[in-house]
Amino acid sequence: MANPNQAPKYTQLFINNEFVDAVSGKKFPTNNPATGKLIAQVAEGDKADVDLAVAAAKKAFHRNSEWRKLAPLQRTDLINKFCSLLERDKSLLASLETQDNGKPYADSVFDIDIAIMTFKYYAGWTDKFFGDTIPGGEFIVQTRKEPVGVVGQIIPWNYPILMLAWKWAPALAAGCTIVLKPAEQTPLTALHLAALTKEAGFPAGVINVIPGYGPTAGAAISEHHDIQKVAFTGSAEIGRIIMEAAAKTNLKRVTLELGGKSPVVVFDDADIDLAVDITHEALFSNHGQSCCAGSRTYVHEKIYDKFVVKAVAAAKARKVGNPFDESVKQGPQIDDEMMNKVLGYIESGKQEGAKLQCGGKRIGNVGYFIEPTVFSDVTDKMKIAQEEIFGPVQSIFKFSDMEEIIDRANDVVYGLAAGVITNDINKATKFANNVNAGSVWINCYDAVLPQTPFGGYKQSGIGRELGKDGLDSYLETKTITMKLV
Ligand code: TXE
Repeated sequence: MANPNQAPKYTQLFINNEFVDAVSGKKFPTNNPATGKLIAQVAEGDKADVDLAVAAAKKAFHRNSEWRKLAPLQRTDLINKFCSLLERDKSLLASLETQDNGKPYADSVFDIDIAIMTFKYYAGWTDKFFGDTIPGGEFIVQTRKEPVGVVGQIIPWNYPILMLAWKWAPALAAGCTIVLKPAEQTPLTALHLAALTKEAGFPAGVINVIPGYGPTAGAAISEHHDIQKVAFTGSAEIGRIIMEAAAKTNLKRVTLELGGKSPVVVFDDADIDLAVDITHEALFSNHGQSCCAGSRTYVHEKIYDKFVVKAVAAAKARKVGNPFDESVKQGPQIDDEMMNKVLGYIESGKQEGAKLQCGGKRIGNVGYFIEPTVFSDVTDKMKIAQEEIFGPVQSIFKFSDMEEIIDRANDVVYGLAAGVITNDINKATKFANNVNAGSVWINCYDAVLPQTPFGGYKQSGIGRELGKDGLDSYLETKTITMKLV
């Protein structure tokens, strides 16, 4: 049952299977974006705490540790036990997530369900990452896949539980140990999940959670010499800083899942109502705060005017408000900074000549709500056509032919995702094969499955999460060559 007043049980750092205060004794507030009110004060980790967490994770990774000596299927059992605890605490977790993040309660439940699927998927991998035997003439050669070691994981606030699952599940399946920093806006559910890992029976030090800020706790992770890999999801700006920190310290492996400006192309043969639905959800789901948001809607000129009318009707019908109200589809943006950033983009769209069809304003003055907004007549060089808005703002462009639309779809610095809506298999395939994007969805959108690799071309990132590719980034390959003497 949803509980808008669910108090968090855990607000301290989680190091070596214990909840502890920060070395500095500092705390920071985490607020409810629907009300602007404080939910809790949370221990604020920084370098000293990251050092303790890394030391615990390093000890837990020692070759003689309990964790390293577990058989693969014992890791599977632990992950599955953890999943059953997630099921048990689902409504508590969803209530906390909705308070801390502002997404509708049903969306929080959905995220937890997908997180559980992700853990279950990777639970099956523990004994399936095989090496090879390689013909080596007089040598007998085999490769072994080994966990990379202590991994640092830095995640954002838009899908707090789900992003954690994308990071923890493959790392645990591979046998790594973890130091995770949740986003400063949404630290609460990560701490509850940490408690569940202890209850499930994970040995001390395997999982550590350090809430705190980016330039302090986050930087301490990306600069740490005993962390062998860092996995980051967030802005391209911080992705650069993390890569640089890795390069300047111990050349830790880096995977980055960054922003996007993903095109969704609607051809004139498409079922227009289906296309309106798909493109609407592609942009507005999670309040537009999604890395793969379909934030450039390209519509064929023959159906453009009709499409815009229907898209505007869909946006106007989207109910905004209290995320614990079951009929609400859109809650608040995450904080006032992000709200103001989105409102700034809306202003720039108006100034650069896009046509504001609906929305465009903040709703009320409590919480960070923005009206579902639609711009038509958007052209490619406008700021709203090039930069990630990360809010409920749909931009609709007009196009006329295939070659043109492929070039225009690719004419941004990002390449995370793309969509195409058509009943013509040739058009769909030609577009899918030529668009520069890590995921392409045909007649659907946001269909991310635990078994399908996800990640970006160009400035949308480096590496892939999910699927077997997601596991590979937590593994090293060792070649062992033997000569018979
Ligand atoms: O991201 P940041 P912000 C995009 C989106 C959004 C913009 C800014 O366009 O408007 O980024 O959002 C940690 N060293 N995305 O400011 O700052 C930080 O504490 C190490 C896309 O929230 O990148 C948090 O845990 N870590 C995205 C995480 O990085 C640092 C999701 C993300 O924060 C750090 C979120 C530092 N110096 C925003 N500075 C997606 N790909 O889904 C910050 N962090």
